[in-house]
Amino acid sequence: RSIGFIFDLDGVIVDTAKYHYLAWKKLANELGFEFTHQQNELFKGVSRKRCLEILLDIGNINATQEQFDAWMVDKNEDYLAYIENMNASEILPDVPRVLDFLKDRQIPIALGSASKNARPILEKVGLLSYFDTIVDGNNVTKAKPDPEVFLIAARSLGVNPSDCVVFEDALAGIQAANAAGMISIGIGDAKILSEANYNFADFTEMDTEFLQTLVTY
Ligand code: B16
Ligand code: MG
Repeated sequence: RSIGFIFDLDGVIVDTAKYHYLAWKKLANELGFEFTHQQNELFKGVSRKRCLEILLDIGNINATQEQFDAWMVDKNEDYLAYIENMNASEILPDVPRVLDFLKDRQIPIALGSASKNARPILEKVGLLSYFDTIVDGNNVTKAKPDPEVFLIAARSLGVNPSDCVVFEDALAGIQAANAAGMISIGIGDAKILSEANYNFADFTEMDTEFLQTLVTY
């Protein structure tokens, strides 16, 4: 029986939420309203399109299809300008330790992200080579909490869903992992992620002993 590991990107491997926030805030301000850090919490793990729908709701703005599409492009161009300068220093603590633990044991690793910018980000921070498969916003039709992204990742790793471990920082992502029948591990606020099978504030809290129990599950 083989086991596989699936990592979410934003909030698990790198903290890109702050760049998403700045880009959405710029758009909100241009449209004449504020966008707070607290509101940005609702955007975690959510697709770009859905984020814009929520943003326009917050600002009480009705958009034509043309405007909507143009604002999607504007937001992404601003976001791309932020991630342009990303480097390995932005990898979250102990992520490389966990990736090395798995690589040393030849355990297959997948990325399961809602982002359409996942590949360039992994490349910029120098982690691309760890991943046997990348399933991201370009490969899915249904957003988290739908399990599609993780099920495609499991299939592409050749591992049964019930033998997959998922690391996620968003509630929608934990729900997606649970719906896929996978072992869900919340990285972040245990109160928000209480539906996860296990919770850790970050990877520095996850010792080798725990990783060992996961790979021998
Ligand atoms: P993009 P994850 C998600 O990534 C982010 O958490 C979410 O805030 C963002 O809107 C979404 O990716 C789409 O990103 O605009 O780059 O396609 O957490 O699923 O890795
Ligand atoms: Mg995330």
